[in-house]
Amino acid sequence: MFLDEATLEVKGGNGGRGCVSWRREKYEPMGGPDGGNGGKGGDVFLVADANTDTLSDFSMRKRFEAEIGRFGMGKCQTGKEGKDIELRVPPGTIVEVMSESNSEVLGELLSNGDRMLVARGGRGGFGNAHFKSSTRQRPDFAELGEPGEQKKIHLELKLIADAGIIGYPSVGKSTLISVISSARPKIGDYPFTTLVPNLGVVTVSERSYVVCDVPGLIEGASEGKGLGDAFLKHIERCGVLVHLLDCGRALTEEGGADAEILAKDYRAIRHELEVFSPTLCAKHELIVLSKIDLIGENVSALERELKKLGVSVAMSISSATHIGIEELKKTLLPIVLEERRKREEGEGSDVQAEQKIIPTLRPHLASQRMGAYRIELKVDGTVRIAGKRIEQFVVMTDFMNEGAVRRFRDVMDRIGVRRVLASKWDGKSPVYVGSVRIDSFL
Ligand SMILES: Nc1nc2c(ncn2[C@@H]2O[C@H](COP(=O)(O)OP(=O)(O)OP(=O)(O)O)[C@@H](O)[C@H]2O)c(=O)[nH]1
Ligand SMILES: [Mg+2]
Repeated sequence: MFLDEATLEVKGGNGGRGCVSWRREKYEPMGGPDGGNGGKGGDVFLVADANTDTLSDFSMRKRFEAEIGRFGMGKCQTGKEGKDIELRVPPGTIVEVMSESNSEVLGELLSNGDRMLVARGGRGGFGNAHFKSSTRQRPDFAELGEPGEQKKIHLELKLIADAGIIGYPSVGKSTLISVISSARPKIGDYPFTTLVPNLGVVTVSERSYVVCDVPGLIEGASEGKGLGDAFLKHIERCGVLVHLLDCGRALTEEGGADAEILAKDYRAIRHELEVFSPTLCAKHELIVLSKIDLIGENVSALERELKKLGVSVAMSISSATHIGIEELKKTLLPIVLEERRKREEGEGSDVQAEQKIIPTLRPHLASQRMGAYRIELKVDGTVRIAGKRIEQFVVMTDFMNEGAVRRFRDVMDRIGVRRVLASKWDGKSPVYVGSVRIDSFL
């Protein structure tokens, strides 16, 4: 199954709590604090993997949570860090973070190996050893672990066509894409049935690739004849072109097809490609004879004659009777994969490293400085305080512990929260820092 969209819940592991412990040694009955810090929770990463071409791994499982960090221990032992999770996605995956009201693009995983941090694990809490200072000889508290980040993310796979189907109008391009993929384009016995390119996903041997069916080309397309040639830009990134030659265009009275006519058709299309773009022209091309059901036994003779005229047919197919269709799908797969690899290498060298470095969402907020915060007074008297660092600090404070509450008050004094509250707060209404209610501790 092919899936080009998925919505996931990701959560970094919670940080482990810090430890309260006292050194106990033979000759040191009044040992100092030696509680270690908690371990950091694991992160959740997305990693682009060229061996993956669909998001179907996420059709069943939609929630991923990294491992938690372990508690700190005595003798200043830091808790074990939680293991990270790496979710494999195909190159070309666009990542959005969703909230109730909107969604925001976080970035794109372009090439094999690109990594993106999508949910950071929580920081481990400091153990009591960390809080020892000249004024605080016996800190009897530790921090809680920080909860891991939790996010809803939307993944979307930007389809890049691997193979482009080209040829004269009505040669059976749309019919072909409809039998090799689940695309259902318009098919008609009149020229220019297809007006805009269609994409279809072909699945073979548990791999998938994308084919693109474009409108028909005719002689003079580069001068605007027919539908012109501007739509060819849609297949400029394709790894391979499937050039269809339609037996039906050259039927002879003997029941075969006229090789001269088909060779002329072939050259005319090649000429239009050349005029349009040298890049397109240089692409790997598979010449495919189509609608061979119309000429019965005469296929091999036609192939031979075409060869004499310098046109090497790679395969002969009929979308109507399915002759050669599975072979075509299989033949294209290794070519597509090889061309993808080349494209990747090429881009790796000219699109510079800046695209490879994907922003880290949030730094460790290990520092005790509180940074900027905002105090807001609601009409009902509720006070809401917001700010990255202050919220992290509060969520890591162990309010069950008196020492920790004392430290909390000290910090609130130092950064001026209590002073501001004196003028804003009625002394009764709830006060929140992030989602934690703190008024009873002030
Ligand atoms: N006998 C036979 N007819 C076919 C085959 N494939 C397609 N056709 C017919 O050929 C006609 C044109 O098919 P399309 O798939 O629309 O051709 P196209 O190349 O997409 O045409 P444009 O979009 O107009 O450029 C339709 O009437 C199809 O039914 C085939 O393998 N055998
Ligand atoms: Mg068509």
